[in-house]
Formats: sequence, C-alpha cells, structure tokens
Amino acid sequence: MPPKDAPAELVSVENDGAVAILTMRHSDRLNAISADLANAIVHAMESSEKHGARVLVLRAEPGVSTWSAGHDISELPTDGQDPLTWSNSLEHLLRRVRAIPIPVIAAVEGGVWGGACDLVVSVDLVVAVESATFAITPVKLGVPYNTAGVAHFLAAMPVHVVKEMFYTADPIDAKRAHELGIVNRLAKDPDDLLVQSLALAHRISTRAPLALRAIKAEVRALTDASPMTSDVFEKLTSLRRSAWASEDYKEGLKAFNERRAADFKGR
Ligand code: YXS
Repeated sequence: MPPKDAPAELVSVENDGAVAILTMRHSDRLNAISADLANAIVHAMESSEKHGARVLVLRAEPGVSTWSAGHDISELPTDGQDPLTWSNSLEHLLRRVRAIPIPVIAAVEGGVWGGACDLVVSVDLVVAVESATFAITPVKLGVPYNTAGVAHFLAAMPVHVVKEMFYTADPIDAKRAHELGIVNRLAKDPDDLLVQSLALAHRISTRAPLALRAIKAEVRALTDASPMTSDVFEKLTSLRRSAWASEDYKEGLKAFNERRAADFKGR
C-alpha cells in the first residue's frame, strides 16, 4: 500500500442541482477509513448541506473493486485502549451521517468491509451494483464491536442476519442484501449505479425539506431508542474490555499484517 501521505483531495464534491455527489478518492488505499478520510467525508457532507444541497450521494471512484476496506487497521490502537471509542473518527462520521438533516444515499460497488459496512447501514438509502458485497469483520481481528454499532445493524436487518454477518465475518452479496431490504435499489454496473443513485436523489430533492428533516430525525430517534439499564451497560463494557485487552486482539492485528489467518486462543 502506498505511503500514508494523504492525497490532496480525499473526497471530491460535484453539485448536480440540489444533489451533491461526494466521491471518496483514496482508492489506492482501498478507501480504508483513516481519521483523515473520515474527517474529509464529514467536512464534505456538512459544507454541501450548508451550501444548499438537499440530498447527498456518497460513492467511491467508479470501477473500484473495493468501495472501502473499513477502518484503517494501521490506526487501530495497540496500547490496550478501546479500538472503537466515542471519539474515534469513524464513529464520529457514523454519528454525523445519521444526524445530518438531509438524506445520504450510498452508491456502492465493490467490496464493503468492517466499519464501512456500518457506514452503509447508517446512511439513509443504499443503491448497489449486483456484484457488490458487504462484510462486518471484527471477529477476524478480535475487535469487540461497539454497542451502538451493533444497534445500527439491528435497525437495518433481521437479528439472525446480524448474527450471521458478525459471527462469520463472511460477505453477503448485494442481491441478498436487496432481498433483506438493506439495499434499496440494485444497479447493473457503475454507470447504471450513478444513474439510479441520481434519479433517486433528484426525486427526493423535490420533496419538502423541513418535513423530510423531521422524518429523518424521527426515524433516528425511534431506531436508536434501545433502553439499557446501567448494570447491563457496565456488563457489556467489561465484556468489550476483556476482548480489546486480550492476546487475541493483538494476534488479530498481527495476523492481518502477516497476511495469515489469526489463531485465536480465547484469551
Ligand atoms: O500490503 P500493502 O501495504 O499493499 O497493503 C495492503 C493491505 O494491508 C491494505 N489494506 C488495509 N490497510 C489498512 N486498513 C484496512 N482496512 C486495509 N485493508 C487492506 O491495502 C493493501 C492491499 O490489500 P490487499 O493486498 O489485501 O488487497 P486485495 O484487493 O487483495 O484485498 C482487498 C480486501 C479489502 C479484500 C483485503 O485487503 C481485506 O480483506 N482487507 C481487510 C478488510 C477488513 O477486514 N476490514 C475491517 C477493518 S477493521 C474495521 O473496520 C473495524 C474496526 S471492525 O474490525 O470492527 O469491523
């Protein structure tokens, strides 16, 4: 992978009427979501909204084999800290995608991995090329996914599919994701992907923005609302801490860097 000197522009913005098209342009690093890329996406979204965009389309460069490789693994902590804290840049991006008062459409082709899959289930609508795939992979690295992130998946798909995806870390394809309601529209190829994404975006952009803003906020409030007692929260935190402080977590990162399957011992 090329050196980490961030290219001039990590995310480009093109305006098409009331629709802003945000393109992740870090494909030489498989759009691995580094803090720089996460912050660039947030900045592009928020400035587009401030300048009057009514709908955002988030995509990778056409023709990529990987839409995003997920959290930049080289930025995961190795000092015994929680890898997915509230202040984590990818977590901040997910909160901003869910909070921004205009719809965000993910236009997906290629593979979507790890935290990028959480990004896709966190946007408002998904258009995907039939050959796209989606995988949530913390158990491949020994990462104890965060509770808010698991809640995002539970809000987007049946619980047995959430368990299958998290427990196996295997990708599901866009056709199955469409049958499950995770993907709203299927596209034939990258050209059709943009055509369909823009058609959906422009249709929505003609609707009443204030009503739409209220409805987006209502959906978020109702899907996020999962009451949890404090002792349950503390139990989950201790389970997560025992995973992120484990030898397995170190082994997961080491195995990835050594290009081999991890040998997890459960400690
Ligand atoms: O060897 P070089 O230097 O060229 O670098 C390789 C990979 O190390 C690098 N790379 C990444 N670097 C940082 N973060 C990543 N997520 C990442 N993924 C890949 O990119 C260079 C090319 O990778 P290579 O040779 O494997 O490319 P490929 O085309 O054969 O395969 C593409 C992938 C995406 C299928 C493969 O790279 C892969 O499986 N990557 C890991 C996907 C993944 O598990 N992502 C989850 C990241 S952790 C995360 O999102 C959350 C914390 S969690 O774990 O909770 O989900």
